[in-house]
Amino acid sequence: MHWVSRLQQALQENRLQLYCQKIVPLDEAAPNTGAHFELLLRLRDEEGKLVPPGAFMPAAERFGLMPAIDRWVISSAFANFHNLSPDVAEQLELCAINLSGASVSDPEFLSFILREMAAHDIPTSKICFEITETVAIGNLTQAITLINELRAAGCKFALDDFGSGMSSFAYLKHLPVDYLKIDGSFVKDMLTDAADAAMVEAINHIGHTMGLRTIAEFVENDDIRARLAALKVDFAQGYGIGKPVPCRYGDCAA
Ligand code: G
Ligand code: G
Ligand code: NA
Ligand code: MN
Repeated sequence: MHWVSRLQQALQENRLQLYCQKIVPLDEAAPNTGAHFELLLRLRDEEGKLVPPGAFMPAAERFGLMPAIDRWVISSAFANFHNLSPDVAEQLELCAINLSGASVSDPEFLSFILREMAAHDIPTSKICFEITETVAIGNLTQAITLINELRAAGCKFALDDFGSGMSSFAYLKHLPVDYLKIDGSFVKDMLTDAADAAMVEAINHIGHTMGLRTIAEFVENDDIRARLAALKVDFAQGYGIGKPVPCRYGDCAA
């Protein structure tokens, strides 16, 4: 079967599944913060096998299915907030949700999110939307509008995969985000590649100078984690901290 029909069927049959991956603060002296994690989408095929997004997102993008997929992720994530026990809900600090370029440039998308947040009584300050640098720059005016409107509603924003696209630091000044995610490709080899280490340091420095909090992705071991902590990067995410796990909410927030 073609990917389009497979995806449409998966959407109809609720075979998409949310995973979550922890994001942790690196400053051990900082006061305890609550649970912070990113939602990552997975698909179960007809036989129940797990399909990673790399295998279906390109087709979904090509055939215009990303807006439907992003909406499914948002509706599911918000609906699941109701299943949190009060103590877990209390513990939850930030839930990050990825947005695709098609959603960022969809004029109906903002009202969809606002409607869903209201319908599910979502604490807006606990939602962080992630958009990649490439998406933000490719849809600059729409991205700035969406960011401003959702931040006015209380949400946070992260600029994802920073440094990996056709990035120009000049654009960063125009994007009113809260978090800068340092692209994992620089982080994972930073102990052996001096250029990668310099990129991490430079991005961290620019982020802090602009008042943003920085998150290093692809933190695969404790030595990288220690180096990032020494560089005063704010947060870490990666296999060395925790792999993405099926999101049963209580677990994510634990
Ligand atoms: O989880 P994984 O590393 O396989 O993700 C691969 C890519 O798919 C990443 O670029 C990630 O940002 C993207 N992705 C994962 N989950 C979602 C999602 O829920 N929505 C969107 N739009 N992209 C996602
Ligand atoms: O584009 P985005 O940053 O959302 O993509 C995150 C993707 O990276 C997810 O698909 C996730 O599975 C993957 N990922 C998470 N942690 C690590 C890691 O430590 N190393 C590698 N190589 N990939 C990771
Ligand atoms: Na992301
Ligand atoms: Mn990323």
